[in-house]
Amino acid sequence: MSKLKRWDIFCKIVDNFGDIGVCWRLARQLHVEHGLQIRLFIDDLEAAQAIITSLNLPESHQVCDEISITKWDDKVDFSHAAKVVIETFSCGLPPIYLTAMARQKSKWINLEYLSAELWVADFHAKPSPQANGLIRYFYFPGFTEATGGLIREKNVLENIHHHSDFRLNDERDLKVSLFCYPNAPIHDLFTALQANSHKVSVYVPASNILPQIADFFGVDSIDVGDYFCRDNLHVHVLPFLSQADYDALLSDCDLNFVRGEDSWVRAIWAGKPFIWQPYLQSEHTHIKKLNAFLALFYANFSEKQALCEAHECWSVGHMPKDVWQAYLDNFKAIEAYTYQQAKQCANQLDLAAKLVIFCNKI
Ligand code: TRH
Repeated sequence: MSKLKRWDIFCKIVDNFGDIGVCWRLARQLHVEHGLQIRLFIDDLEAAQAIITSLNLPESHQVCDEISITKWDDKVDFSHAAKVVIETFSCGLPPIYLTAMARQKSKWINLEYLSAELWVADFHAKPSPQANGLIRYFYFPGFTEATGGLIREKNVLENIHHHSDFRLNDERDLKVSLFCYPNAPIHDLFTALQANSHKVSVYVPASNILPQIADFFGVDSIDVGDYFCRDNLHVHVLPFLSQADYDALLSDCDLNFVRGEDSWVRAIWAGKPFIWQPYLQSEHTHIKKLNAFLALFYANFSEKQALCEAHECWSVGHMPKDVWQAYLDNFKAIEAYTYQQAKQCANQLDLAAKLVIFCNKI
């Protein structure tokens, strides 16, 4: 257990669910597995409610799942700082709080976005001395021992269904979950799937891709609970699930389309084949990130060509039928490799454990 029991985490929700998704998982794990008292400051409670479903919006201060949550606005009394402060994704910290941190000699960690790029290992854990005497450390999650690790709760591969009652039918169809950005070639994918040689069931938690799905099926709009079928393609529109149910969905499916940061990592812990769509960035940075991940994660996979092509096509917005077919033709090999690789990643120390060790050391 950490010697430094009180930690504060600061979260600014920039876009989508990744920022709060990561912060919430980390806060919970630091509390449950490391016995830390966590205060989580969130700038946008309304957006956070998608992930922390028990949040009561009118309350500016509340406790959810034993995590103390405060709405981060001008009214907060920031005169007391925690021993360890996690600034997430360079969200910045309030000036009064920085003064309190300097008094308290707080340890200051800036948690960065996940990337498999090789430079991450060189930049991970580097100190940046600040004018007020504090040292800000850059903490980079990652896939190798030389990085900050991946968020992974204890026994995650075995325990997914312990935290959720979510179950899919056990029919012998190909089960696919779909969570992606609206620019993904959903139309191409569905066209290929409808011509699949046997039944494919696609499970779509409600997100900003519903208009694309409505468009494919020629309807004006679609709602949670809707079901569509065309030839061998069966599409089920689910509600936006809790994180535990979403993890269970990934584990129940044979193939998962994931995006951003947190669902990407969860797809690994589901141990099933997945296609990752990185968050769109300028100057094709996201494609560099994609290629770095493919090179690292599938380094020892001899049949990776079809998998890499499918990833690239998915991210650039065009999925030709033959690329998809080649992916399916390699499915068994992809399945076996992904499972082994997930198990190997799970042998490394996880991000929360590494963070606690790091903070005790600095
Ligand atoms: O929502 P995202 O696109 O978030 C992104 C990324 O994190 C990106 O790196 C960041 O720069 C950008 O936000 C600002 O994708 P991500 O990271 O997968 O987060 C989705 C979260 O939502 C994750 O915690 C899983 C959760 N989720 C559910 O809880 N229920 C659901 O039904 C679904 C589909 C997702």
